[in-house]
Amino acid sequence: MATLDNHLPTNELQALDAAHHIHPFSDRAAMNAKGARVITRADGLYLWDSEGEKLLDGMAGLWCVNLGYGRQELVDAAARQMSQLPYYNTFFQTTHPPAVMLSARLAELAPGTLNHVFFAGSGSEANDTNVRMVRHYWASLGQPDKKTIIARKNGYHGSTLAAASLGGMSAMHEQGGLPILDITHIDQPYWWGEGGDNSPAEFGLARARALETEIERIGADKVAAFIAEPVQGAGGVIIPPETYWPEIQRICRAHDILLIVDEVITGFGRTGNWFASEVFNITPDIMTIAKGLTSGYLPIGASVVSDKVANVLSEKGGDFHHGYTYSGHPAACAVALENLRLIEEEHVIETVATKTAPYLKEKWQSLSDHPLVGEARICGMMAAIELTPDKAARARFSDDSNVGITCRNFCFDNGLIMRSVGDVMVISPPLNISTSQINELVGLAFKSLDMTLDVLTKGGLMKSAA
Ligand code: PXG
Repeated sequence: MATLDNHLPTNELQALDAAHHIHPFSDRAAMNAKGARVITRADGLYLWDSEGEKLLDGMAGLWCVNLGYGRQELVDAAARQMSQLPYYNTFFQTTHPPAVMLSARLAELAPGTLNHVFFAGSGSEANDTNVRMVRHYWASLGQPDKKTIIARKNGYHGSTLAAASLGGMSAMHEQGGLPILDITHIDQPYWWGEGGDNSPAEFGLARARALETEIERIGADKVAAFIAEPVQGAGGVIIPPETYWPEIQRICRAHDILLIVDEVITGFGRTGNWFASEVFNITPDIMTIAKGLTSGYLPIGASVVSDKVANVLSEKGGDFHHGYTYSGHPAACAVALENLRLIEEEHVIETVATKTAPYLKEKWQSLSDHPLVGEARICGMMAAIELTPDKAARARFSDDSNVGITCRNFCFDNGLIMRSVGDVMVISPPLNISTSQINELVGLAFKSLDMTLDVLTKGGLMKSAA
């Protein structure tokens, strides 16, 4: 068999892949019928597939490669750490320098009193930790029945049993009997799709107050926590109206409910701040992080915990019977530390906030002039467009018309990776994207929209053609 450096031809890789590899979130029959796209290398903002096609990665991998590809400093940090101490655990009263230094650095960076870190291998694992931790917190305070966690429809918190239960994706719940016990879901603050005649401000308040109604239905003495992404990512870059988060926080405080903010996508500069909690003025009790912490170079996740929660766990919690073999993996922690150093040294967040995100915003919003685009929304370096047959009515295409997938395929053909979430197209590029690369990205998006519109118009799917 050929080595990885000198890989097999595409068709042979595809055949082996079809025979032996089960992919995440993929229809195996549909994918194998045409063969998976094989990505072989990357540099900066670009990927190359096994046929030599170059692609602009508008998704930073899966919302994670925040410093782009080919960063030798991150490779070297991993290699140095792996030579010195490739693995040791953090169980049984043991630690090591990378885990110590990263938890201390995260305590410096995280807002408020989020000063304590429980490491996991991914965002999903960190959210599983959160479920157990908040229940253990209330049990330690003598309230073992205060264990229900309220989450949101169309939220995404991962794919393990607890994380997928926290998520509000009905297609995920249908497979495998989810959600697990004592997790409930309220409606999301998705104004374009669900706001009807309400103004965004009215709608934001109404959707926040759904939390209070749910707490009252269950009984505050039975509710442990509310979990949400500051801006929903996988759900389609849903940016809440500005009335939403202040009201959510008022309700959590009034009913003594812990607030878990899932910053797996929004953390580490994505919104032009270290964390989206700063953008929306949120004071979480626990924050979930992963992805951008290492720019995706090695897997890691964590729960960053406030003094309030950590102090109860230290004073009354006893042994927390929970942990992962790779909690605080030394190489992942070393890469995270180097990644955080580079973000700071290269002024990545300042550049996003003051230069590239405002530039992208202006260009991105120009997409709303396109006949197919109902809304173009953006928060820092995450953005979405709503594809619609009728802008004025905020109408949707029928589910079986697969307009988002058509557009995504045109993007691929044109050399751009843009993700489709139903008929919402989303981007989340590496944070060090330049203004000329922004021009390239938006130009390719326009071109792909034109090609999609052409197909839809010919198919009689646009309102004007009906
Ligand atoms: N929380 C949030 C907010 C996420 O976006 C997770 C937790 C889970 O992280 P891990 O590391 O366990 O994957 C995520 C992951 C998509 C997509 O299709 C998004 C994610 C993962 C896979 C696909 O947009 N986000």
